[in-house]
Amino acid sequence: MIVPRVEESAPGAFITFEGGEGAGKSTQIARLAATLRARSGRDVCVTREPGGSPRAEEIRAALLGGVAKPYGPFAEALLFCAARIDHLDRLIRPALRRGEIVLCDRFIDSTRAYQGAAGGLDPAVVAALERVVVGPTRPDLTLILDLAPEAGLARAAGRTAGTGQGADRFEAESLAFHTRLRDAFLAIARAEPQRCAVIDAGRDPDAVESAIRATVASRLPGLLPMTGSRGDAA
Ligand code: T5A
Repeated sequence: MIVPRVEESAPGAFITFEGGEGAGKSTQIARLAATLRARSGRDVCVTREPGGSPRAEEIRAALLGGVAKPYGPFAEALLFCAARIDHLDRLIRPALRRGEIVLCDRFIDSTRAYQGAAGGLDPAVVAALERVVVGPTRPDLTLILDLAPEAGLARAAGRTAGTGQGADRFEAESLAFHTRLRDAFLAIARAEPQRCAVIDAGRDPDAVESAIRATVASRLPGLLPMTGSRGDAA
């Protein structure tokens, strides 16, 4: 039997950002965190997956370096899960219990999309891993930043241009892989409309930020009061 490790009624709020490569998640998490810090009166914890705790960051380095790739998507999924267990126990669940707003760059939907839909791992295996690793600690809101994969990969490449860094383990996958990813994230949003919202990430950063604020204000009004004539948060 699985014992829940965080109370269903934990007073914090858990928001995850998902999407393909270079969709703008880091950019928008930083902006939303600043807004929430200024306007919600709550502490805001910004974190990411894989990573977010010292041990999980070690696993991140191995995963993005491609160390687990030869072992296939199941082994990679297990490593993402190992990182997630530590991240949940050390950072996410304690922050939620303290009443903080947790903003996480990628979470369960990335495993579903990357190792599952695009990588070929059986969805039943992905669901079983989710059940034992995540248990009841589900996001209150998931913002899926949707962008054509060609545009996202170009943005990601532009960010590392001139740094001597090449594409990482997943950026280096084929365009067909990235197209399957986009379709997978959109399918997740269709399957769980109460938890997920799709944000058009092809616009300029200010327009994307505005859409995210409006979504947070309407889905989680306790965090960001809704004001303004266009339904946007002030
Ligand atoms: N993964 C992860 C799995 O396979 N399974 C899992 O279970 C999990 C949790 C993580 C990798 O691990 C995989 C998925 C990933 O491949 P990562 O380095 O964290 O690796 O990669 P990403 O999450 O994809 O993050 P990126 O940093 O590549 O992209 P972001 O955060 O979406 O984008 P951001 O904000 O850094 O922006 C990229 C560039 O675009 C510009 C920015 O200035 C930046 O230069 N930009 C814009 N340009 C134009 N218009 C906009 N609106 C822009 N917004 C940002």
